[in-house]
Amino acid sequence: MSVFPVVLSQSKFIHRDSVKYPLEERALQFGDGIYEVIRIYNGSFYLLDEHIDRLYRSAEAIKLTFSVSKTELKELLSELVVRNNLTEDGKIYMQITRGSAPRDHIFPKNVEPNFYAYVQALPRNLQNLKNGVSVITHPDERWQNCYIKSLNLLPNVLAKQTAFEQGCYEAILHRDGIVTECSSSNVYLVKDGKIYTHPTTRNILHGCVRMAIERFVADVGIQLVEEPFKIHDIQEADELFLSSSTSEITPIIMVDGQKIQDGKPGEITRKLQKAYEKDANILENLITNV
Ligand code: DCS
Repeated sequence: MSVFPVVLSQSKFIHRDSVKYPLEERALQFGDGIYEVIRIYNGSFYLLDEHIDRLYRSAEAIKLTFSVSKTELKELLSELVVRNNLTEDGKIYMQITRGSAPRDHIFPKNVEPNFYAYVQALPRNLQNLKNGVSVITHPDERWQNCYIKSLNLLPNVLAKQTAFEQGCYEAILHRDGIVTECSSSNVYLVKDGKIYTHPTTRNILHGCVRMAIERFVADVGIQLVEEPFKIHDIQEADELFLSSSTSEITPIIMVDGQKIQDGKPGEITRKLQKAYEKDANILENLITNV
């Protein structure tokens, strides 16, 4: 999906072709920055406050001082959507880096962070949402601070590429057999009517869609248990699903070539997908009518 023409750069609205960064930029050279991906339905943000709060938590965690306030930032992002006349489903990508400075591991002094945001159209992936996806399992080779949404994504990229090369959508990551999350989504296992997922320790990203799920599980009458599960629990699972801003709540129907139950999305996953559509004010209710 192409980037819409108006982008936000250092709090200014400019044309996407005018964005230029020097060679010595902290994110380009060190991955020294943070980011967010925010979902848009019919031109409106979904879970905006959750994303903005997490962005500032990430900034604090990497000791990055960003002088734009949360309120100002939300106004700028809303204006970005309006200026691009985005009225359909889409997403915003935004990142903040420690800035441009001569290459040195030590933080540069008196350097402004580099900040940009852009908008893209993103139709819902109805095929995946309805039919589910296949995934692989893969060792979690990341660092110990995965709660920070940092730009250092090489282990995530390599795990996802391995999944892709095997015709799969995602990689379920595990540390010594304990499932943490996926390369770019959170993962959940359903067993005997309960949903299990890794607690929000430093080893996983606390997903904004997960925060929404935590809110609406009670309405659906299901218990969410924040206990990790193991790789070898997967084949005994009743259901498995993943969540992220771009994937919403996607059923997982096959892991490492083995079907989960009958290889069809489960009932609890469907209930959560319906709750998601309601929570996000999605008008079409396409899952509801499956
Ligand atoms: N875990 C990881 C490692 C992620 O990268 C993401 C989001 C999530 C979980 C789910 O978080 P949200 O529910 O807040 O989206 N990854 C974003 C990304 O890099 N592209 O799309 C979403």
